[in-house]
Amino acid sequence: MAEQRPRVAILMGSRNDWEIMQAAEKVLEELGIASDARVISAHRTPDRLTRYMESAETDGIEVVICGAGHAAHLAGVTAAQTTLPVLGVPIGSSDLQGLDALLATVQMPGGIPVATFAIGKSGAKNAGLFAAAILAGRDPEIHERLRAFRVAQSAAVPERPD
Ligand code: RP5
Repeated sequence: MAEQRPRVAILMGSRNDWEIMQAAEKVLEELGIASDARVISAHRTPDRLTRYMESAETDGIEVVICGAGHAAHLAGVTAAQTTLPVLGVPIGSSDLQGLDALLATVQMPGGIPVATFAIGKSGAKNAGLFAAAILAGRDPEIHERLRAFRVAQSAAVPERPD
């Protein structure tokens, strides 16, 4: 089978963010969506970010997920360089446990939107699901897989705790 072209980019500010951001990759994989994971820091490797975003759209990327901690500028700077939807995941890697990253990611000035998710693994998972929902609008197969995912999720919740 031909290798699927990645439609979602998963960028993270540090290799240390991967443990969290893998939750996005995992749920996308469950839904049959290929992603491209990269370590790209808005602060430490700004040229790498510019280079990646210059060709992202022509390479077939349709949604960009950005995870970063501390003074998290990755999602905002990425959004400044593209009109693709950018989903931000704050990472709790600092002494402020992600509150700093949450505010830095969510408080974008008008004109450059970043859809911001919860701090940590839940946020990464939901960003993956949200990316799938964006693609589902133009891809009936993904729409069906997303619907089936929800049905299975509901079925897995027990009615009683014991
Ligand atoms: C941010 O600073 C990264 O997203 C990471 O969460 C945090 C710390 O990076 P490391 O010092 O662990 O590489 O840029």
